[in-house]
Amino acid sequence: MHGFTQPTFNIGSVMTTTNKLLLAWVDEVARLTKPDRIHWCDGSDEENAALIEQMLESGDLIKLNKDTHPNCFLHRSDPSDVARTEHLTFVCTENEADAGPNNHWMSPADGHAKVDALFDGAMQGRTMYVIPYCMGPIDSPLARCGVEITDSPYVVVNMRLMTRMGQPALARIEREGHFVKGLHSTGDLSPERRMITHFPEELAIKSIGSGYGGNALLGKKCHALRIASWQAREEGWLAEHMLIVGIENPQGEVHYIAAAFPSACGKTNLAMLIPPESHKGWKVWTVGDDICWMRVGEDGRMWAINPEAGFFGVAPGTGAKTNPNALAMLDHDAIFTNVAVTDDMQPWWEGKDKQVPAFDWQGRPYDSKNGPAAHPNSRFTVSAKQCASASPEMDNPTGVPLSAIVFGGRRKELAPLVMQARDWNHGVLMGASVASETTAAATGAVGVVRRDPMAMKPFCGYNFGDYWAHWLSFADRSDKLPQIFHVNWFRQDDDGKFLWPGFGDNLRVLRWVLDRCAGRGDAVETPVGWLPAKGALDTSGLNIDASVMDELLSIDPAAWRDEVTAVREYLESFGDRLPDDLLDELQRVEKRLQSEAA
Ligand code: OXD
Ligand code: MN
Repeated sequence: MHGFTQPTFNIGSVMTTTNKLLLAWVDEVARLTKPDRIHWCDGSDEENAALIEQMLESGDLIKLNKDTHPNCFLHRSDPSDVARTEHLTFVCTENEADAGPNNHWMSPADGHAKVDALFDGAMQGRTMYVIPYCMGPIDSPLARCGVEITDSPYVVVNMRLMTRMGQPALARIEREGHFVKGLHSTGDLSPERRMITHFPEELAIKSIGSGYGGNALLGKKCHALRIASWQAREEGWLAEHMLIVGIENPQGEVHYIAAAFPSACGKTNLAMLIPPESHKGWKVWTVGDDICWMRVGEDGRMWAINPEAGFFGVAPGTGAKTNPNALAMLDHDAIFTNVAVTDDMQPWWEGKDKQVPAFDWQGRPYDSKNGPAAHPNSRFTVSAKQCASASPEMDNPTGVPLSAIVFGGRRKELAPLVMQARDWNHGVLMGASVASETTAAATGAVGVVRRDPMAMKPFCGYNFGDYWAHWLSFADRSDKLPQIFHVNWFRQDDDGKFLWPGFGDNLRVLRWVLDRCAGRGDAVETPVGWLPAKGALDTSGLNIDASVMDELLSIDPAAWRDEVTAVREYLESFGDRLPDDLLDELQRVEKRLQSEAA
């Protein structure tokens, strides 16, 4: 240890820890990264205000119009750092097969060596922030704690919105003695020196070279999905890329659904759905918009919590028609990243309203020749408390009981509007077969269909073969598991026009889903699942041709035979980790499709 002088150690007045593991780790990181100062975050209003002031001075944040958007700020990221970088994201397990073909792998020794070399001296001249946080309601047995060390004040203020951060989390860590270790530095932001590494066997994350939410707010994708999925398998629960909603019927009964969709496929919109005009007395409650941790409760039902405390949503497309609840929650106390601004400094993005952008996401005078004004993956960060549809159950330590689990992808053709699995194992196959067109949430080509099992392709912290086996194992744990469904809001006609109106009208589909869970709702059997019978889906007040409904609610067996061949090829690429029960299930679907052809 050469040339290291102990940095100023500033532990907040109310913050104390005797946790030796935590103190030793903070010390070890400081020695490696050599910050000028260490600050333990207490999550207070004063701390937040001071960090914002500091970022306004440095130019990391820009104040937005204080009359229309009080306490709202804009952050413009480096133009090369605007999305998750899956090709630079690694799962480092001792045994390569444990990470599986679904992850980029490195041995833990290599991973640590490579990433530590980048962290060496990375915080020189900067402050190192220590952020204790809790994923989930602070008193929930389903919640888990972590500590993120970062040199980015932008990360601190975002983590404050997205997690339960500060003193109460530190107190829980103090009680439990363990936590997930997350080390982050923006480094020099160069893509050549960017790495997002996970060490599930050590419950540790090291991420350097990116300030983008999914790479830098380590509580979210890195902890709550990649590390938690690993922990969940060991402990017998599930960590999933799912929204959670409560659907209240006119009789005042609320039933809960969790739904998995790939990134930027409308999870936030669905989570905050406003019922269509024809649905008087219905209400949708938002429990979560991105992540769901669930386990079988003592009563045999599946209980779910949202581990997050805020929303990190895609801005473009959020408007008065598509998501009025989101638009309303964004007019105060929000952070915007890479959106455009109007000439009076209001945030703006495509699909927001009729205002005209003056400056694009890079701060250039807006010119349509340069592409969209807001980056397609521009984001807002906001506390869930600001959402008008926020469910009071969001803070319930027990979580909410799920009636249904829904999988979905973005597919122009093939997949019907909705179908129900025959049973749990068939539902697991449906989830494992999810395919979707890629979006701007990750770098790379947009619009390419790829397999995204359970919408977890970028987020499962271990071999998908083992993950499916874990999912299948739930069939033996309870006979009161949620029913499983598959939906597709994105079917198009030959001219590329969407066949289904989506948004609020998706409630019609969720109603059929809940009817089926209650043993009601007419359905017809097909080789790939149960579909709504003619007239079973309420289309009252909807201007949609019967022929379009027929197209949305039918399957093309020949196209499905091709699909099933592609699914088999994909599943078999997992070799001996692929559970036999999943292959058996696939074989049953194949047989049913063949007898349809005979
Ligand atoms: C997200 C994502 O940010 O899935 O939620 O990329
Ligand atoms: Mn997501």
